[in-house]
Amino acid sequence: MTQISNERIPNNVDLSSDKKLQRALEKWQPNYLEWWRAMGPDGFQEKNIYLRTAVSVNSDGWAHFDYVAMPEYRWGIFLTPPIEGRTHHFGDHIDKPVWDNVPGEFRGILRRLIVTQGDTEPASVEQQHTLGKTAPSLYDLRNLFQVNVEEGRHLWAMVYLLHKYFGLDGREEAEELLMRRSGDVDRPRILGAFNEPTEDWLSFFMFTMFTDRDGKYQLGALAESAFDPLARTTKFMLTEEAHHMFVGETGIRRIVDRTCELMKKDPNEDARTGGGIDLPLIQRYLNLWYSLSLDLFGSEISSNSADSFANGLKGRYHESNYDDHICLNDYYEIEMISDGKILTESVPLRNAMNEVLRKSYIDDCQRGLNRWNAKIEEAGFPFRFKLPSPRFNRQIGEFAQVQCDPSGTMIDQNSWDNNKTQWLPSQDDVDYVKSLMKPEYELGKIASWINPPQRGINGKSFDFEYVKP
Ligand code: BYC
Ligand code: FE
Ligand code: FE
Repeated sequence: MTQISNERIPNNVDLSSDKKLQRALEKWQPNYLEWWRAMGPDGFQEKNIYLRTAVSVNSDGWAHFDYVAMPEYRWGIFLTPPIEGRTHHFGDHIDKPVWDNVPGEFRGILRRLIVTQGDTEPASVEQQHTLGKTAPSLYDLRNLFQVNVEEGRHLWAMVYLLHKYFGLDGREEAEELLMRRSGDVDRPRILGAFNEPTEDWLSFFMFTMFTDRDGKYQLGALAESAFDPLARTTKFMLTEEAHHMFVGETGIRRIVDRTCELMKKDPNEDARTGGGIDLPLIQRYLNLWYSLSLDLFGSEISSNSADSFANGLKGRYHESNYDDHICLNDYYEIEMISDGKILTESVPLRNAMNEVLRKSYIDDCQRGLNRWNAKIEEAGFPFRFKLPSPRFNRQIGEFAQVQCDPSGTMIDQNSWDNNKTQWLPSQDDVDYVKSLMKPEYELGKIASWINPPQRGINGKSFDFEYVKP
């Protein structure tokens, strides 16, 4: 695989055989780097970071670990190998051969899916722009940058598809992906959660736990696509995604560990005396990031999702786990609001695919919470984290029009306004968390509010020099 790493854009798609495409991507590359220098990690661009780089898709070692300055990171284009004779395995074209090109009639809908996916990747890097300045340890600092460079690579993955399969429109979209900015009022990123500030490490861990997990499910659904290049590129992205969720889930677990330790030491079981983060505050951050991430699945009833499924463009997570792949005769129960009351309605299954995917996601989140709760139980405290009702704090879908408390009870605007600081981070919470965000860059040391991990990265220890001074 050595010839791969000699190319200006590392790839396993034989880029050099398509000079026009290669030139177009090489023209986009400096714009990408300019964006990275401006919007990527603030203040650490020249440092040597111990990073993993994808160098092939072989399962026995696609990841190469070494020190690298981030602007020199080898962002590459890697698709999993095509599967001989692969066919549509869901929707109206079931059993027909998959597409190696974009069928004209699905150009618009596919472009929209790819642009939406692509937009989230740089958005997350922008959201995490300043976090390096307050990292709790060098290990965490390195993990942040690992996530950032891989989100950068995910942008490359989508830009490759846009350039190769969507002509001029695709090249224009690729430029636009570098122009929008997370949180910008005039040119925001496309989806809600990707415009939210992520300025402290508790938010970062919640984001990688809950929002990157949306990535897992959306990429999983796109990995089923009959547009084969999309399926093959998202399949490989999923292998990187696992680390991002690991960072989030273990990040919160290490905070919870530390909190319990400090609670045991304090006569009033107050974690804050020792510079920790109390469990109810963590729950409020959880409520926020979980509800923001639920919105990312779109409306419960969606003709877009029905079209994508019908045409084999976007399936369900692990489509092969289902029996029926046509889904024309089935219905799905969805909660609706009618005359101020909550009713359940049966909706044709294809129109409920966003909800089906959301449900898989919710179950996965619950498994993560169970592991956090096991830590609290081990420590002997009665507190348990709970996922709020999917009706809570929604901006998209049926429940965007009303207010519900975390248990899912509909309440009026007044009760919402009066109680919201019990459910979502208040200004005091944000200020308190901010007050803890002091960088710890000394080898082997860690901030007061989080415990070190059980082991380091790639067999290294926690006190390994993950970032060179
Ligand atoms: N905010 O029929 P509807 C990741 C729009 S995360 C704002 O309900 P549809 C990552 C929607 O676009 C994975 N707008 O929804 C994680 C549509 O607008 P138009 C990202 C929203 O189309 C961490 C309208 O509302 N990947 O990778 O079935 C770090 C009605 O749409 C929102 C994808 O999302 C929202 N939350 O589905 C880094 C996969 N929700 O077209 C990376 C690609 C909906 O009428 N995207 N709208 O103007 C999709 O599959 C779909 O576009 C969606 C929405 C699931 C997002
Ligand atoms: Fe990503
Ligand atoms: Fe990710």
